[in-house]
Amino acid sequence: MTETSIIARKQGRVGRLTLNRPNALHALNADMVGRITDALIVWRDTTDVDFIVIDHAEGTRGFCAGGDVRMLAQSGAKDGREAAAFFAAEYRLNTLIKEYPKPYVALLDGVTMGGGVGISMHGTHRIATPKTLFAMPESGIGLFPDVGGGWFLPRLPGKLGMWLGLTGARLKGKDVLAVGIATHFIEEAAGLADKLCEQGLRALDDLQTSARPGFSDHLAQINRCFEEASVEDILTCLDRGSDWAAEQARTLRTKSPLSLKIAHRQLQTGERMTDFRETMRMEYRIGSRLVRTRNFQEGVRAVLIDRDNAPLWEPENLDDITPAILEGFFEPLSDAELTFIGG
Ligand code: QUE
Repeated sequence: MTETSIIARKQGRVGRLTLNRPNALHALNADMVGRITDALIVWRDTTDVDFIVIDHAEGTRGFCAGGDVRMLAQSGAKDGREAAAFFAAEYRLNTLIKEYPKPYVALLDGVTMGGGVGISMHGTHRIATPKTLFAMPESGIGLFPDVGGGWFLPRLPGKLGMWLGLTGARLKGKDVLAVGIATHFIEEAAGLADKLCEQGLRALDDLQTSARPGFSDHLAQINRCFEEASVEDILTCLDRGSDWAAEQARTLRTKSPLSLKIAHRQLQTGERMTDFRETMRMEYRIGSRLVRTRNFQEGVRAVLIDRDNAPLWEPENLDDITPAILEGFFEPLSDAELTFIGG
């Protein structure tokens, strides 16, 4: 047996995928995206697999911490070709899961961020545990809440998605169920995957399927401020609110202004879309352009490489980002861009 970042095997009538890159909290690289995609296509088209279970190898606190953002930054600093190819493959996988004709069960027994959200949220069953830690933290590294964030975030109750996507707020355990990111909750995940393989989806029958969010005191505040028509107006609203609201404003002011403006428009636009694939096309346009900015490379440097957590954002302020700059990320790819990054 060779060491592999994805363990894919049939167990009974279940297609089982186990993420196995423990040194990176199972963050997705191109190889992993390809292996998951290949297995899902085989299992989609065979009658002896009833459904899919995806989990992570024992011994680490991550389900999946995101994507290979170091590679994205390195590629973006050159021609962005490898980064664009990664996004294309990752978003194709997100779409495959969204359109999958069989149940897809993700065991979110640990850190579930960014890319990890993309390989779980679009499936039919998401199981949270006390160890689940969910976030879309991309605005903190100059990226944006991709992997279908433009689809699922605006479809969460009220304005929760806008709050999660802009601030990168983390949700734990039962809160992940309470907001509908998870469909089920179990106190202990050990043994559940095996039970699913033995008993089928009946193994989920006794699991908890609803909860009240632990942060319910703040829901009215979230819904009021995060429905504002611009990031600036959201900040003004939060500045006038509770201590908790002021803390959200302080958090937002540490994030990439460009990411905030892009995410705000992405979620507003995605809310109105009726086709998941259209949302993914929007995200590919944004992502393939954003990785080539100094802003993103600086975010990855500050948060993940040097870890000084002091990024010098470019542009530095929200009001430096003109409508034309913003629009440029959303425009259809030009022939030159398509030939270059898509070719
Ligand atoms: C935003 C992100 C990511 C992130 C932090 C952010 C991301 C990602 C990782 C990550 C974390 C731990 C690892 C690793 C990667 O962190 O996508 O390899 O060991 O993968 O603020 O988007």
